[in-house]
Amino acid sequence: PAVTVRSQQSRLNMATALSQEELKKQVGYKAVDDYVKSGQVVGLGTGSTAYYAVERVGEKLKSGELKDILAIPTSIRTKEQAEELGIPLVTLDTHSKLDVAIDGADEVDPGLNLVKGGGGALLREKMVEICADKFIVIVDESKLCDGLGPGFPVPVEITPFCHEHTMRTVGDLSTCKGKCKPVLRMGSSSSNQPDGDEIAVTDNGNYIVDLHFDEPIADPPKMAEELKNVCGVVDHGLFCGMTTAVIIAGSDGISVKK
Ligand code: ABF
Repeated sequence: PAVTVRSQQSRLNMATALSQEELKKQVGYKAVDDYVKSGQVVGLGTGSTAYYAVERVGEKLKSGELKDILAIPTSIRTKEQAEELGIPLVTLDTHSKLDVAIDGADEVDPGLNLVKGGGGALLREKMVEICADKFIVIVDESKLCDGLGPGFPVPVEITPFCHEHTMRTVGDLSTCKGKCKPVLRMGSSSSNQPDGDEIAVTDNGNYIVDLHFDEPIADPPKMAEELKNVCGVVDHGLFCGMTTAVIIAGSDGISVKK
């Protein structure tokens, strides 16, 4: 009867959800175990995968397996999680050179270029991760793609002042015109809760425009350059040429791409 089918499906969904969560935990823990050493300055990422890396740092500080770690969070919510775990926090103002940063991503292409910012934290993530000797990206295999764009819209952080003007200017860029649909992010600044009739506001008091592409972006570095040169754009979610290694949790285990 229908009830049986539904319960079988819900059990399967639950199993999938658990395994998805388990995959995130595996890569988050592995990134810390493989790359974080005592005495380091560590960038703490944002998102549901990076959450586990932060959790692992806290756990190893508590057990004494890690000592003398100083951490720099990439969002208010990561700062709050780290504070709850008792992880000592500093900022780029006093520590502008990090040993390693660990963070999630929304898309990873074969050249390890990333789309980030689904969680609305792209500016602080990029500021921190640009200063890290090693930038370790942790994803489940669903984030891998052949070309950035269609799998996840590219977030662009813009100033609230004349944001419609800035949205139009971005939409007219050679790498965007006729190729993407700019959509102002509403609701929470994290794209996985885009509903709501309020404009989403980032930790930095800015807005986010998500650029929806049907075809892969031909030249991500060129698009990154164009976006950065638009007056009114604070930064964008294309992280090109920054990745040291990607740790991927797949259904057949964990793999690493460098
Ligand atoms: C964060 O990681 C964001 O840049 C990106 O949106 C997010 C991916 O989130 P999740 O790990 O929850 O899929 O750094």
